[in-house]
Amino acid sequence: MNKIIVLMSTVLLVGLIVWWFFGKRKVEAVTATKQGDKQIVEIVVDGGYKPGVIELERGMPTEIVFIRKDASACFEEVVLPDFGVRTHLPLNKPYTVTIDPKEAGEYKYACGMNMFFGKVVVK
Ligand SMILES: [Cu+2]
Repeated sequence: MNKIIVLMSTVLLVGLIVWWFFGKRKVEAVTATKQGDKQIVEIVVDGGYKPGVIELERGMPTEIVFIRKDASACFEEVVLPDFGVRTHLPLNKPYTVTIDPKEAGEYKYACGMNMFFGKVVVK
């Protein structure tokens, strides 16, 4: 009897862990909108970066418009190391970061303290 209880709680625990790591991490990707010879995408900064993943076309100049609604000091800065960007984000005022994604790949970016993350996927 005890064995069954242990087994059942183990299964439940494993299920919970799997859900926590894989269920919650499902972030939707948003593709940048093409406008002439550039592409534009908006990221709302509010308790995190939304959307968490943006998809860009390789070789096309990109404007990432950060709209910071979160006043916490954490989001004062955004860092895109692969694109040489470290900049302050004004509060409640769209701020455009221009990058030129030349190579396909996945690039992480973060808040100034490296606590919150977002991802740029170049295809
Ligand atoms: Cu932070």
